[in-house]
Amino acid sequence: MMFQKDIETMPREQINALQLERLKQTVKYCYDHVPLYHKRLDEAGVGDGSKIKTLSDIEYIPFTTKDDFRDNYPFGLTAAPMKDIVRIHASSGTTGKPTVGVYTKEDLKIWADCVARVAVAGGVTADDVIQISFGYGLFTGALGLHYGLENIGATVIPASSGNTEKQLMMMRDYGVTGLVATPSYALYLSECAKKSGYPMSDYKLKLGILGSEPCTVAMRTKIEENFGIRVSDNYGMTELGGPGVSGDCEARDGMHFAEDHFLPEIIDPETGKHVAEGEYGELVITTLTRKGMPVLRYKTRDITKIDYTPCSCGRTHARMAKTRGRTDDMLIIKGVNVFPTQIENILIETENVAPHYKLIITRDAAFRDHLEIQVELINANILDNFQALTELQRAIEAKMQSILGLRAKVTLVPPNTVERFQGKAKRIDDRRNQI
Ligand code: DLL
Repeated sequence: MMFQKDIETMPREQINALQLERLKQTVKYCYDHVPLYHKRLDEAGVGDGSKIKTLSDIEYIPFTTKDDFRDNYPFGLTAAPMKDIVRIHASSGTTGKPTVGVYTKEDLKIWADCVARVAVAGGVTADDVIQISFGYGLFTGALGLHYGLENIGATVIPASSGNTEKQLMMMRDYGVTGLVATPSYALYLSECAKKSGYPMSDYKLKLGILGSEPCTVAMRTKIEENFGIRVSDNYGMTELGGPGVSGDCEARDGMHFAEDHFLPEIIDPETGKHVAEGEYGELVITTLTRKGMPVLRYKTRDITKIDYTPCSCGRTHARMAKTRGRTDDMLIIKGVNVFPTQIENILIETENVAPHYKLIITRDAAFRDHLEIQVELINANILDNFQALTELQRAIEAKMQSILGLRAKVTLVPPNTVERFQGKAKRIDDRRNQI
């Protein structure tokens, strides 16, 4: 099933022609309405974009970064008059000022269409009852999915996050067939459901439409097994309007971009140049239709690759691979690049331990880095068996050494002692800058 079949199966030449036309319009619109872009486009010799002849000319346009959002907080990047803005969202902003996004009426309509595409591609129909367990508020996830799902005609339950027992009760009582949440919260809910004393047959859940943080295939499988559902992944960010940028189809072989609204590129984050087609690099996105806050060449810091080959589902829009990490959450420990998802994959494949973990990185007096991985046991019984405990710990340490190329200290901790998250998981505790 597709939400907007004509668009989602548009031939590649047509997509490219549409993107070129919209790129030129967007550059002109930014040039005319946002002083920062006006100045930068002039400096780069691009001007109002009338010189842009092909899509590859995009390389002449300067990048936009997270700092540009911060430096122009809150409304400096707004292109439409405030009277036309009907909604404001913002990131949680754990460090510094939040990132703000503003929407015109038309922006909200397009957003709801993009999210509907992702949801339909993930298997949602008008018959579904969907519980949204993202925190409602300034976060784009909850209201983004909310209007996208209503757009399809699905029944939406705005549960918000928190109060796990109540979440599970709603699922059982309202006959919920689909869950919208972060993968980490979905995993937690699924574990609680198994332990809650109600038979799993009391749950009618079929689908998980999960996003907002990385979800490895291993993690996905775990959630699917616990709940007996099928999970699809979807991607987006506040700076680009929220969810709806890309999402899994039934093939789950990469997330299809909404290429009529977003123009993706992959660059080498060091040089800023395009990588060869199909190579990993930093995802850069230009919005093609946003009016409230258009964005030129936004450096997402997410590391992925793009596949332009045809997909078995029939959609023609390019697909992004699951992110390998972020340019800023890639840990460099003793000179080795480590992504938390690599560690997660190892743990999920290991018996007797849960996929709940914490990474603690410290620096000693001799300026040597140390990685400690706190790993949660599934069964407390093993705690009384010193030999079994030591063997398990050594086995995980050996796997980490061979896969990461790095010595890590593994600490096994009792069940249910690693922090659980109702939004995005925060698994890294980097204490190195404390010395
Ligand atoms: O997380 C928007 C969203 C809400 C997407 C709901 C999907 C579903 P931010 O809070 O601004 O926006 O965080 C954006 O989260 O740059 C990625 O690093 C990460 N991220 C989001 N979705 C995925 C995903 C929302 N499916 C940042 N896989 C992005 C991996 C993701 N990372």
